[in-house]
Amino acid sequence: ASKGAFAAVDLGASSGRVMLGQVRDGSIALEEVDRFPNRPVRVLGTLHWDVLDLYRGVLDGLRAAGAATGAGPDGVASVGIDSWGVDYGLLDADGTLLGNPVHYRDARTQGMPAEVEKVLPAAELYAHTGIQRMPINTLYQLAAAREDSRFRAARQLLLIPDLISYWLTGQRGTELTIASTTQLIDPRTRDWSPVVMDALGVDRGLFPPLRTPGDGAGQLRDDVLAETGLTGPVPVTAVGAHDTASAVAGVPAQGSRFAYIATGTWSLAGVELTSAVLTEESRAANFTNELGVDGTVRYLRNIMGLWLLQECLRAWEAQGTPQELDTLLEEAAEVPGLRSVVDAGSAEFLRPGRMPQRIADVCRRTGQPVPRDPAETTRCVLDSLALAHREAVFDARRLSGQDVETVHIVGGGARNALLCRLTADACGLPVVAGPVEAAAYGNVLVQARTAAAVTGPLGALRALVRSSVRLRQYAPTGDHSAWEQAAARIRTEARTDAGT
Ligand code: LFR
Repeated sequence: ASKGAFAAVDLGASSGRVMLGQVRDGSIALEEVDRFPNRPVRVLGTLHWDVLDLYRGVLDGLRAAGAATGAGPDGVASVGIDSWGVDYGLLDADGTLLGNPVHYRDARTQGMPAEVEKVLPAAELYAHTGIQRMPINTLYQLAAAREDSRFRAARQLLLIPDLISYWLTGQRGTELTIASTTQLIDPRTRDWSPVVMDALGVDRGLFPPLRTPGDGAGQLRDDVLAETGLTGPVPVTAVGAHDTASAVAGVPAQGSRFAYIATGTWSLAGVELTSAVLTEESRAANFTNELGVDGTVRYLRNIMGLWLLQECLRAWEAQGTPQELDTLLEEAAEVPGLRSVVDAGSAEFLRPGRMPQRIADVCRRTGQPVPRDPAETTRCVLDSLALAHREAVFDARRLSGQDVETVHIVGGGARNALLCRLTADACGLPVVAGPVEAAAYGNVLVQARTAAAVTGPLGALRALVRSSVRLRQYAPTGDHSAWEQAAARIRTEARTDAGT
């Protein structure tokens, strides 16, 4: 057993949490000490993150972590921060935040991929970054923002976890895995791409020096110690600061023949590689090469995940017909499957609002039965997600040559039994579900390794997760050809849509 507990701050698009992890007799004991909502705010038409509210949540969480462990050698040994990707805050010359970070779902990025491609053609951009063409990427946000006066006044850009880390420590750095979500990093050099930066006129000096997971990132400031009641010194360790990097580090896989699906607001489905796939075929299939812990590459496709369902729930609530999730999932399980499917990879579902109607519109447009009630809509969403998971896993395997024997589902979707079962059926592969808190496991393990409380490569860290959690297995059942036919339906639709 080792002394001390590692505090993992994990910030997601709908909530943040602080978890405490302790290494005990060959396993990790993980405990949630605090959770707080992350609620975007629209101001003068622009959608923002309320980043000070989130930071308060982090401070409250660290105080709760201190209270849960007590002081002394058993107290909080270090802190690691991970969050969603692509978003950032701008600092002026004094290090003061210039306004609230804009939310990646804000409409300002509309049309920006096409604008950028006028300067740097899509094929070239992909060859230098390997990142999927998604309007949310930092690159397109910068293309939309670079004429703003606050951007011109900015001296530094900090991605969300780096911003939180700066406030906690006073030290600035750019963690590599979160940096790779900007679409400004070259996965071959694991450094900024001068070609992309120059083409876009982005100044490399905007970004503080790169750190890799495991590096030190400073110590909690005295005022932070006073405010949280923690006893210093408490180091902050750079972890896989992109939540998906931490989640994939926390996948309880054995060996390398696995695919993962990190589920939450998004579904990130793919395989782990040691080098990027930058082929034209890969670009056409809209695959991304994000950088991971220990020199890995996450070769995956971003899919609109449970966002589709979250937005439906929000719409039903707003129209005075709130739905209870568990009941809805039970009812959806009874609805006949694969009646209507939509392309869950499509950016048409990116922006908030009117989700049940938008799904119905797509079903109508594509000549499929229109879901008649919340249960049918839910079934349509889950079938569509399972289908998109299948396509991503199959494409990842085909385009990378990486063999896949098992599909691991981690993150919030791992507790959605219907989604896990449908994914196993759609892939025709066994699904292993859990842990829900994979990102926190990955975050804690990288800290623990830096503190020498655990040792070994990623495989050894994953073995620790495996011995710490109860996993659910789903064997594939049912008629596999039905999924193949549904996939063909979506592909035809995507072709008809191309160029719009
Ligand atoms: C998941 C995630 C995805 C990223 C999306 C937006 O939480 O980090 O990996 O594409 O959020 O940042």
